[in-house]
Amino acid sequence: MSLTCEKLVADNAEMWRSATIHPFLDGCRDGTIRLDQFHTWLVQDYRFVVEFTRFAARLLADAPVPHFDTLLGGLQALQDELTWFRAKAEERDLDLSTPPLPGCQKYNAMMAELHDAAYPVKATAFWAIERAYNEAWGRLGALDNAYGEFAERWGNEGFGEYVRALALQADEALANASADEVARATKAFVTVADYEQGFWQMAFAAG
Ligand code: MP5
Repeated sequence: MSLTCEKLVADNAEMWRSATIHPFLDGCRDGTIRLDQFHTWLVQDYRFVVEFTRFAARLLADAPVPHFDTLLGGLQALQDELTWFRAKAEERDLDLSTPPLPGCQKYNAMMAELHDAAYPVKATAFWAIERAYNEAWGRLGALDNAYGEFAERWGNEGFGEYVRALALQADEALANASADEVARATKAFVTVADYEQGFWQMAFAAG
């Protein structure tokens, strides 16, 4: 049987928990996160999403035509998201040109390194990155505080459907992948899990 996205999550369950459950997120749910921590996350995540958008474009460039609809929808959502980040930063008087911190820098570098990877590897990494946020924010549920808007953005049902569509596309690509590509896709998944945990920690440790 070929590797699937669900198997990656199941085989790396402990790492995946650390990637999607973190005191930063608990602090958003409970309203105890400090503004400097939250603002660090906000600015750094904008810097991440800029590079993720380049990665999305590379993925689209290599995708089979039947995968275009889902990926083009994702790119459209990224346009909206980048605009939304700029609005959030303006509301909070944050400088989005703040340089990326090491936890963001290495994640961005990893995505850039994947630009030339085979499609199954890119499709797996792209799905994992979206799944991480869907699960992390989605677990918080509806929040009646300043962070509700953030939890809703990535935790909503429509985003969950998008993530499931990405998983189907990655599974299909993995079913036709070489053993070397499957190994690289597995490594990319584990790195995403590691760097997601590191990203929360980077924001949580701010100040
Ligand atoms: C995402 C993100 C989800 N914004 N930041 C990190 C560190 N990981 C995943 O990507 P998107 O484009 O916001 O859905």
